Amino acid sequence: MKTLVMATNNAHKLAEIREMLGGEYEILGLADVGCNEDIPETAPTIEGNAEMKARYVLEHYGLDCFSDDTGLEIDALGGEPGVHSARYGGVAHDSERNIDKVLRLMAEVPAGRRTARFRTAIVLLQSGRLHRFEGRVEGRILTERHGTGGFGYDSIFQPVEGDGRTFAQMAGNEKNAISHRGRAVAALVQFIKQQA
Ligand code: ITT
Repeated sequence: MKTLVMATNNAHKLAEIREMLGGEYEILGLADVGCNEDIPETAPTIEGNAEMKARYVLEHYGLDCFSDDTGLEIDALGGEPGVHSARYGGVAHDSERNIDKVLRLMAEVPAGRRTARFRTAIVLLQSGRLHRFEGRVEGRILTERHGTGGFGYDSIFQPVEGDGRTFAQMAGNEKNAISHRGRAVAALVQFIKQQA
């Protein structure tokens, strides 16, 4: 079986991709290849960060690899938090602080101007070639949290394609069907399956 590394230690992301590609590929996470370093993510765009992580794995471990990076782009904040989404509130991966900061900055923004989108970039380095994939979902930023599911900014993001619920009020499979990452991963999987 062919092997592909996903440049993450996020167990949820690994389980999701194994479910979609498990029959055809052995999917390894960073820990599985002995990578315990914090791979630098210092590019100015999510595309750049995804590429940085994938190149790091190829250079250090010599294995085909793909990597994803996601940003929440809020129009009233000039596209922020964007590439800074994980640490917008000042502490890496502290979602509550991240959300507090967004709600504070948007306190005066009227309903009609609260548009936003999640965007996921995936970079695949396979057999020496680079391939890019993207997924996005449009929505609105609410004025307070709704729901307890999901993670990150889910409780304040209401997708336009839904029925008014936030991502945090949806079941995982409902969210994945329309989400940024779900769409980007679907594009990656379709590409990989075509080659198999
Ligand atoms: P890695 O370990 O794989 O790097 P991460 O959590 O650091 O995962 P992501 O690129 O997936 O990095 O996401 C960056 C941030 O964007 C993340 O910390 C969340 O705050 C937010 N985010 C990403 N996907 C999201 C989603 O589906 N719903 C809500 N927030 C999300």
